[in-house]
Amino acid sequence: MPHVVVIGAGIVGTSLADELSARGVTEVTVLDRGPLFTTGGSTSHAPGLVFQTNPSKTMSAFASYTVQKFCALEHPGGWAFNQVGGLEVATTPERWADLHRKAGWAAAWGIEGRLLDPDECARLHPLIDPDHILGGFHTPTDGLAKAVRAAEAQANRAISRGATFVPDTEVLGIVDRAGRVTGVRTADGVIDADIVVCAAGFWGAQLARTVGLTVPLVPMAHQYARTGQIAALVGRNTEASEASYPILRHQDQDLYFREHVDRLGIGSYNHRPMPVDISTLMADTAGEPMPSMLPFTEDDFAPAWSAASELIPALADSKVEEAFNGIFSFTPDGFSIMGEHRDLSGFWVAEAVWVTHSAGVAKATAEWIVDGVPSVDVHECDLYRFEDVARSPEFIMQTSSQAFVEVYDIIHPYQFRSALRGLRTSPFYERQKQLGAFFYEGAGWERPAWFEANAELAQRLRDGGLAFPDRDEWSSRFWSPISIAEAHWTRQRVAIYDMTPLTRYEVAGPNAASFLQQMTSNNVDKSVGSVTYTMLLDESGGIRSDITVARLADTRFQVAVNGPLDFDWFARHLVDGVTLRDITGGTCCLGVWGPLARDLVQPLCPDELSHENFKYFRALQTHLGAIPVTMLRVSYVGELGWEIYANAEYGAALWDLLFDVGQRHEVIAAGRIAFNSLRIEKGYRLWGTDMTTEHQPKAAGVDFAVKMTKDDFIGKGALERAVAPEKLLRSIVFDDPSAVALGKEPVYVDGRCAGYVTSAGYSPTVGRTIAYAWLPASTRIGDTVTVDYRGTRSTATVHTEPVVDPEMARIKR
Ligand code: FAD
Ligand code: THG
Repeated sequence: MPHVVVIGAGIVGTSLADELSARGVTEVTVLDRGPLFTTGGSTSHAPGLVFQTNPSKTMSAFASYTVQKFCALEHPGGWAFNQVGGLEVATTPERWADLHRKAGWAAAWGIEGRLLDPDECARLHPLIDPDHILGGFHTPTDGLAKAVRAAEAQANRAISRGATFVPDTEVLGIVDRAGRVTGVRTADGVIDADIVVCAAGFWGAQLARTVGLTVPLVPMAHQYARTGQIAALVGRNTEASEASYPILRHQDQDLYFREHVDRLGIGSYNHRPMPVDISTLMADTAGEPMPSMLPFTEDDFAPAWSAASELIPALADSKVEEAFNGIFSFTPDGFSIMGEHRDLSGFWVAEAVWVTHSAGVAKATAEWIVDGVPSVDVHECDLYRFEDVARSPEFIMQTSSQAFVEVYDIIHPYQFRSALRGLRTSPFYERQKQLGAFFYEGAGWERPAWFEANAELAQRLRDGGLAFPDRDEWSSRFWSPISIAEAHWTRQRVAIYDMTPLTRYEVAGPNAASFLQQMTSNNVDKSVGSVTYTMLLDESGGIRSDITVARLADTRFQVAVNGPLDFDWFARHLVDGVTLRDITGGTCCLGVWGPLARDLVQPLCPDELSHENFKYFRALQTHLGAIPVTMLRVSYVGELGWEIYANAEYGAALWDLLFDVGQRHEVIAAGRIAFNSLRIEKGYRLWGTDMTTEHQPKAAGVDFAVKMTKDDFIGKGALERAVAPEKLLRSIVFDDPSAVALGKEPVYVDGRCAGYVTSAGYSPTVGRTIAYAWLPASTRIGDTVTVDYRGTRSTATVHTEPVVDPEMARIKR
C-alpha cells in the first residue's frame, strides 16, 4: 500500500484523507504547519456559505457532493452543515434575467430551485426589503458549512481507518529521486512517502514551485465583517443553530450574508483586487489573528456597507463590530487546480478549492490517485489545462485579478477576457483587422468571430430573401447577423477560415506509428497521406479528446487536437523512439471551404486536386504558387475543400494569394460563429462542450471512430465491458425560427428536466437554431422537447443526424 503524505489539514486535506482511507489507502499522514484543526489557513475563518449552482456541471457536482457529505457528518460540537437554503436576489433587470439562466443551470445539473417574487423572498428572509428587489432564486438544499467541524469530522473518520494527523509541522521541501517523490522534508527530518498531495491552500503555489511546477493561483484578500446585534434577529437563533434564514447573495453589489446568531456576517467582493505577497504574512500559526487574516481596510468596505443597508434596512441601527481581510486563492479562470505533476510522479495538487467544492474535489482526487481516473469530468480543473502563456506570472496575476473583479458579475458565454489581449495572433491578423474582424479570444489566440467587411454581402442576401431572424438583446451580444451571411456563403460559394489556433503536434520517430496506435481508438497505421479521425480515450473508455492524425511520412505524423491536455496525455505516455513537438505557433492554417473551393485552389497548385486524385481525408505536401504547403482534405464545416498549412512566415503571402485568385469567386473571410453553426449542422462534436471523459464514444455518437478489431489501445478494455448508454447526445432543431440557445439550457421531456443543451448555433441552411443535447436514450427521433432559455420556453424536435448533408454529397465531390 502506498504511503500518502497530504500537506495541509484544511478542508481539502482532511476531506482527501477521508476519501483516500475510504478507498483502502489507509497509510495517510496529513501534516500541517498550524495546530489542528483551526490551522490558521483559509478554512479556519471561512463563513462557509455553500451555493451549489454554477455554470459548470462539474463544479456543481462537486458542490452537491459536499452538501450530501457534510449533511451526514457528525461532530460533538454540533452541526457540520446547516441546510438553511440559499437565496440570490436581483436588484437590476439584468440580474433578474440572469437568475433565470441560473435557474436553468440548477435544473440542468439536478439542483432543486425556484424563482420567487419579492414578497416570497421577504417571507423566506424577512430582513430583506422587498421593495428593493425584483425577485430571487431559492435553492433549498444550499446552506452553511461549519468548515472547521467538517474538517475535523472527516479527519476523525480517516483516523479511525488508520490515518495520522500531525500538527505544527511545516513541510520545508519535497524529496525526490529519479523523477518520483520519495518524501517531504520537515524540521524533524524527512518523512517518506510514495505519494505527496499538496493541499496547502494559497501557500500551495509556492511549494509547487520548489518542484518546478506552476500552479496558477493568486492569494487575494477578501473582506468579511460581522455586525453588532440586530434587533430583528434577537431570540431567533440559538448559539447552537447560529442561523435559520437562507444564506443570501446580493450579487449586483458583490455581497453575501449569513446569520451569526443575532448578528449578520457580510462578505464583500465590492472592492479592488488585493493580491497578497505571502512572504509578508505572519509565520505564527497559533491563535488570532491567523496567518491567513489581514487587518480590515475600512475604506474598502464603505460602499459594501451602504449597499448592504439598502437591501437590509435593519442594518441602519447596527455597525461593523469585527472584521478582517481574509485570504484565499483565485485562479485565471475561476476553476480549481487538480492533478499529478507530469515530471515528478507521485506529486499531486488539490489547490484553489472553496469549501463549497471541497468534498467533491477530494473525492475526484482520491479516485484519480486510486483508480487512475476520476469518475467525473475534471478537464476544467486539470493542472495542465493552461497554455504556456497562461503560466507566466504576469498572465496569472492579471487574469486572476479580473476573475476577482468578475466573481459575481453576469458573464455572457461569449464574453472573453479583456486583460492581456493580443498575445497570440496568426500571420493573418493585420489582414483580418483591415476586414473589420470582431475578435474572440481562445487559448490566448485572437480569433475572428465575424467580419464587418461582409456587412454588404449580408444586406445583399437579406434583400435576396435570406432569413435573418431577430434575436433578443442577450443572444445578440458578441454576435452579428453577418455570421449568418458568412455561413450561408460557405454553403453557396467559398469562404476562408483562419484555423491557425487549431492545436497541432508533430509526432515522429521510428515508434511513432505504434505509439499512436496505442493512444488512439481508430486505425491510424495506414498509408502515407492518410488522415484519420479518432478518439483519445482514458482507461474507462471516456473521451479525452477527438483528434485527426495525418501521416505525412512513414515515421512522421501531424496530429491536430483540442488543447494542452492532449499534449499532457501524449507526453505522459511517450515511449522511446517517439518525439512530440507542438508546432502550432510556428505554422499557420487556412480552411478553404465551399462548393467553389476546388475552382479557387486548383489553379495555384501543380498537383491535381480532383476528387479522384486527392480523396477525402487524405493529406498532400505540395505548393500553392511558390509557397510550400501541407493540404488536408478535411472540413469541420462539412464542405468541399482543404485545411492548408504553411510555416508561419508564409502566412501573409498565402492569404494574399488565396484572396487574389479568390476575387473572381467572390471569396470571403468568415469567422468563428459561422464556423460553429456549420459544424453543428454537419453533426461534428466539439470536445469539452458536447462530450468529455464522462461519455463513451457510443453515447456521444462517435463510435464510428473506434475500431474494436484493432490491437489493444487505451480504453479498449473498458469499451468491451461497456453497457448500453442511458443518455445519448442528440441533435435537436428548434421549431420557432427565432428561438435561440447558447448552451447549458435545461431540456424538458414530458414536463420533466431530462437533459441539457451543450452547444447551439443558428443554421441558415434550415433556417432554425440547431443544438446538441444530452437526452435519455429512450428519446425518439421526432419527439418534441422543451428548452428553457433564460425563462423562455421553446419547443424543439429531436432530429436525425446530421441535420445537413447526411449523404456527404457536399464534401465528397
Ligand atoms: P486552507 O484551509 O488554507 O488549508 C491549507 C493548510 O495548509 C493550512 O492549514 C496551512 O497551515 C497548511 N500549510 C500551508 N503550507 C504548509 C506547509 N508548507 N507545510 C505544512 N502545512 C502547510 N469558501 C466557500 O466555499 N464559502 C464561503 O463562504 C467562503 N467564504 C470565505 C470567506 C473568506 C473571508 C475567505 C478568506 C475565504 C472564504 N472561502 C469560502 C474560501 C475557502 O475558505 C477556501 O477556499 C478554503 O478554505 C481553502 O481550503 P484549503 O484546505 O485548500 O486551504
Ligand atoms: N481539423 C483537424 N483536426 C481537428 C479538428 C479539425 N482535430 C480536433 C477537432 N477538430 C476534431 N474534430 C473533428 C470532428 C469531425 C471531423 C474532423 C475533426 C470530421 N469528421 C468526419 C465525419 O464524421 O464525417 C470523419 C469522417 C471519417 O472518419 O472518415 O471531419 O477541424 N485537422
